[in-house]
Amino acid sequence: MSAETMTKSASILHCGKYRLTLNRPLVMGIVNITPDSFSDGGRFLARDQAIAYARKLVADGADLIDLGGESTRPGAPPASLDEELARVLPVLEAVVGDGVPVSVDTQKTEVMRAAIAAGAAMINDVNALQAGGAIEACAASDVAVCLMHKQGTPQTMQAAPRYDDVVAEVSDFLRVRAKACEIAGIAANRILVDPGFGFGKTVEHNMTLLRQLEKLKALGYPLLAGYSRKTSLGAITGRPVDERLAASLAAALIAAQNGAAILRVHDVRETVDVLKVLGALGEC
Ligand code: 9MG
Repeated sequence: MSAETMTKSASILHCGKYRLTLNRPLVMGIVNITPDSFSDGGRFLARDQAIAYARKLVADGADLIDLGGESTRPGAPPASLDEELARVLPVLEAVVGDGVPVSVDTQKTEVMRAAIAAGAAMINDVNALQAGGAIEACAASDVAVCLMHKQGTPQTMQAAPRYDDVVAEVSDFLRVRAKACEIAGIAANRILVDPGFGFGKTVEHNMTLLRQLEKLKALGYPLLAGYSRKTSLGAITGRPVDERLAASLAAALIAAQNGAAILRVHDVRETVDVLKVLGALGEC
């Protein structure tokens, strides 16, 4: 199915063995399995805590879970392949059995392959499948893919982000990456695109993208938006990361109103409530 056909009917995202109807914004709950996220009482305890946390997010109303074993925060150190696999796979193997679609947030082709073999339903790549073999690994499977825009790397991206026209440049990049995926055999109904809030963008760039999200929707692929707790919300509100709930909910609401199909969030229960209010208005 082409991207154009998809926009005309109610979109159904093919996501591994799942078919997700995108007739309301879905909530993707974030589970970061990085050393600063769970107990430092050892690998097995961290694994069990991550599994329990993912299950809590599902009980809170998450439609999908996004598991990540390497932080993508500005300035975060990279994780080795072995470290990332050791963090992600045991949690993935447990949560896929729960009957919820599980996305794996990774930039590494080897992690993608292992995650797909273990039952991941989606690969969420902040590098838009640009690593060698990444597109082919996903094309050879039935996973959905989320292609995100970023400028620079997590180590450098916030130094001096620059665009002549941020919406046009992000849109052009996503169009090219999505087309490359389709040519490689990933059907349009398996592709999501994401402007990458906070990835090589100033507060102004982020706000422009949020305001004009509908323009990215015109690409014909469902949009994923991740604004939860991000630095730009701290810059706007003056609040530290653990006090950005209200700002995150405001951003989630605006993203949903402006056409986001999936919201990637930490605060699932609260976001679900916000979307229920929007739904009651008949706005999504
Ligand atoms: C992993 N990760 C962190 N922020 C993200 C965002 O905004 N979008 C996507 N797709 N992934 C993200």
